[in-house]
Amino acid sequence: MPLQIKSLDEYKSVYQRSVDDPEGFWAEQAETFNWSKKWDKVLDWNFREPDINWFVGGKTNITENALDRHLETRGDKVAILWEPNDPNAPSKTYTYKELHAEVCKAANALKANGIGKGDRVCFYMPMVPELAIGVLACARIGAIHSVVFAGFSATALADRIKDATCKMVICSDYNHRGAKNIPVKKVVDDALAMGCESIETVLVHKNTGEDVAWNDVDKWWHDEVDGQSTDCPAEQMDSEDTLFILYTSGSTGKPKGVVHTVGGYMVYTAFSFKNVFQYQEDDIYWCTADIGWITGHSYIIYGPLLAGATTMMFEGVPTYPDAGRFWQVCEKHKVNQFYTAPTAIRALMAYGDEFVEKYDLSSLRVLGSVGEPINEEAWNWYNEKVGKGNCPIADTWWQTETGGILISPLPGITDTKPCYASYPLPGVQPILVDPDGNELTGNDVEGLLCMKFPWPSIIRTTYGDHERCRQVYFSTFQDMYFTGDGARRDKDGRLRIIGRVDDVINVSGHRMGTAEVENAINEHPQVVESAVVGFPHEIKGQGIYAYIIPSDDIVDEDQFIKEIRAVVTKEIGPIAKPDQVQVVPGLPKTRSGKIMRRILRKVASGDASNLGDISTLLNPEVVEAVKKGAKA
Ligand code: 7RM
Repeated sequence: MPLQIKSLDEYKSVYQRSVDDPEGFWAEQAETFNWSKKWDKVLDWNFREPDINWFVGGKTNITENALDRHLETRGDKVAILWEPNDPNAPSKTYTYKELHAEVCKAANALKANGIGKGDRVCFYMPMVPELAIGVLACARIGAIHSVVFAGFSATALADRIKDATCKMVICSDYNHRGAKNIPVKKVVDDALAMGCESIETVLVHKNTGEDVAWNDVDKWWHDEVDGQSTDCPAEQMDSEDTLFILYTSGSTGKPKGVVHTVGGYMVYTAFSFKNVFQYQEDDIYWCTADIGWITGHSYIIYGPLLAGATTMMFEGVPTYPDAGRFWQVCEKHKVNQFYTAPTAIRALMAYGDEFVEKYDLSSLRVLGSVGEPINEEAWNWYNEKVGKGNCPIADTWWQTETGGILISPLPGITDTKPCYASYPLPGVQPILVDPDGNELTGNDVEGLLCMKFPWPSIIRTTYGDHERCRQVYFSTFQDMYFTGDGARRDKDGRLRIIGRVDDVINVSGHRMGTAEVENAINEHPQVVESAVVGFPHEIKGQGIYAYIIPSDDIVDEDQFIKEIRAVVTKEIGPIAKPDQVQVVPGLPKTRSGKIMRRILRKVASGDASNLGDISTLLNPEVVEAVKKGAKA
């Protein structure tokens, strides 16, 4: 088991050691796992290409470490505790023994359907145990999983299937979501109708049992999995073999497939899980994220299971049947560590305190936050109403690309301060730079957040397009990984993440590229050009504001806005629907033709009084019209 830091002095000395001797430090962590062949070299890297290799030449399988390794000591301990959408339906548990058996069966079913090492398997599923089982089954045989959040549209799903040339999709018939059932299989059918030629099989998990259309490629999960042997040898993977692809939005173009590899991801997710959540052997840990996002990958599945934890998987939503559901579940299962997103906290806060006060939350010891900056009001409510002032809040900063939490307080060990992700984990070397790449030394400074040294779970490439990876993360500043975030270091050295400095917006903790939303809007036949910006939104953190130049006069604006929202839902999914749509005669542009987003952001934020110098614009006259029609 990797090291668990227990005191501030230990944090300080371990951190120092990790900087002075990163290879020695990470070798010690990695040695606590099972490897069928030990690495020849701990780290081999450069940020220029980039080419980053951890535990070079080592061979292992992440599921042997997440499952088999625990069988002797924790075989009967609950690995996955599943809580259904319906509060009156029974929860389900899988012990480590049972989970091991189920994963082996599913792995054998994948093999029987022609899936082998290196093949890509796409998941489009709700939060049911079969999702975790399927993901681990891929890892067992060396197939690469690509989980697509089940809120994305058929078009978005098809794009991802094609980009990774997946051989198989695994889905459910329907999802339970609050009071509704969502036809998931239908979305997969629609995606396949868009020409996903690489797909040979669709494996359908019977979830609600409602009728679904049936195609030649379709097979039932239970028909393929149930009769399989519970024994499946774990494919020995090179440390740098790909474990999974996960698509994430950037400031330009289509979402890119972030690639994580076996060895480094394994070591880092386990290490960070143990330390950030201070997990103890009998604890019940709950992360409310969806497995469709990196948080679910690293801190529902891999990190906790590698650490031998009991990890809860929740199928439902925070407000069904009412806004007390999270707290009811915390009470029911005596949850010790609770990890959620600021947007959920803000939404629940708005329903009033009675929902949280109704339940016994005395089991809680550590609270976590992730996905976006947590504002002071939400932090205080979380601290007082949920944690009763006794649970340190781990405000965890990280990204799909970082694979694991890089900056966070260590609960009970380092101090906490509202809005501050605070301190780097051991092995993490943050640096703030100015726009020219000069390091901002000392405290009480604000700049662009970069990392000057690799940690084991750093992004290796973007699938099928290494140049894009280099360009986006490693070319802005030489020999540094650029996060895309701005940050401030306070007078005591704590880090506060301010937010994205690029054209990525964060809506309810979901990352969205403004260009991606614009491309979707531009699919509407009456749109000439559009510009999308974020604006402060009380619950979502940021809302989506779209400025649109129509090709001809809009007679019925409400109808037009409806159609715009519909086209975005179709191209991306409901999470990308603009909150505000403003029809404009033109967009403010620089002489070189670049949209002046600074102006659009100000107008969208209701802050149009001081737009700064607009004299350099190509078309200063449109600014008045933009201001006049503002929806803020
Ligand atoms: C884990 C995850 C990454 C972006 C990142 C930030 C923002 C995430 C925090 C945060 C302030 C935090 N992956 N972000 N955590 N901002 N404080 N604790 O969210 O790839 O989907 O998003 O999210 O801007 O760059 S992600």
